[in-house]
Amino acid sequence: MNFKLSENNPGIGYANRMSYLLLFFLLLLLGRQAAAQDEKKGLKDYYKEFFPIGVAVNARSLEGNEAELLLKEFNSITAENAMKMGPIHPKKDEYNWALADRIVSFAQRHHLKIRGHTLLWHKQTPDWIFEDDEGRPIGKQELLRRLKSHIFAVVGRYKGEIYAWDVVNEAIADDPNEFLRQSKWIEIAGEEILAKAFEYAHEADPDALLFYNDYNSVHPEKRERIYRLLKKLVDAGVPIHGVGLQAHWSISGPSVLELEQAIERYASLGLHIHFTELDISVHSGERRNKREGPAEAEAFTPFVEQKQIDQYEKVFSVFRKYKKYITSVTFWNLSDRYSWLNNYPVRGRKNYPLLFDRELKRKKAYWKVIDFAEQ
Ligand code: HAH
Repeated sequence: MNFKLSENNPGIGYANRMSYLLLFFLLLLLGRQAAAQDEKKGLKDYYKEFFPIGVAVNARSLEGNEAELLLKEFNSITAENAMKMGPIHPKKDEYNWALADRIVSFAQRHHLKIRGHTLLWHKQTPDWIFEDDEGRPIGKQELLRRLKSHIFAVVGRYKGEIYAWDVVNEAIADDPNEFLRQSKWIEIAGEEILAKAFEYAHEADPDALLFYNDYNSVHPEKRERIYRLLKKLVDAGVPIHGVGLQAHWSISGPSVLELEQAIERYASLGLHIHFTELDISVHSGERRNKREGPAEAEAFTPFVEQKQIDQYEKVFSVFRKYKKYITSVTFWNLSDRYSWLNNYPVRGRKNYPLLFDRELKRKKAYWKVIDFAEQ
């Protein structure tokens, strides 16, 4: 062949070179644009086709760099403490609406979903609700009346704004030989009060999704007792729409099998499943370590870090697999810095349970959570 890039036809070679150059720059530009878009992406965007990604918040989370991180990564929030009975209704005739109101208006301003937490619980509940003005225990009817008025006030105030409520929290006993936890609620009013809480909440906001929420709910033994309670409520026609699985987990559990079996078991009742309080503690065997001092297990060693990465990768791949049933996943706080696990079960013992470190930077586990291809 006789190629002749000669003086008679210099234009073709020039045009070719120019179009290659143009193509090169175009691709470069597209690549940079894609990278810039990726940089803007947060957990909520990667999980857009799956479920909302939530986080527990307090006053601090609504300002400064915490608010910035929150808005980049999450599209749902839960008040960590502000809506619990103790903080929001400390005295019979006194409600503290300020912080809860701020959280709700922040969410509205930024188009975030809100999960409400919680209406009937044995902790962070003021003593006055169980006593008369002289400090003597009240009876069942009076307790029901007070619970109703509390639920009407709180659920009513945020009607149409809070789309899901943890109505009852942690009613199942820790002891496997018992069924319900012996709280003052149950002591005074019996099991019926649980159903009543759902009925009051439903009456106060008929559109809200109502949840029963508990911990260790993936553990096969406790799972069956929770299932028993849920089935009773569902069979009795109580307005309950979902189960909240707290997901306070650790680097040593649960297993994929336990998690899948729990999801299938609860889903068989036709309930929504929300993972409501996700964190993965780096201290395994929490209960045995109760006496461990703050100085111990301080380090986030590469070994522990890798175990946490693996655990996060596993649980999120199960979440994605079961997206048909799972309609929300919420982390219990934004970053390792202010996680409740820095003070529970051992006061002052550091923990590293979340996807953002103490400087609010993404940890390695983050990249596994958003990496769908490898799994
Ligand atoms: C959860 N309990 C509560 O639902 C939440 O409201 C709180 O902020 C943190 C954890 C978990 C729990 C507990 O309170 C006591 C023993 C075991 C687990």
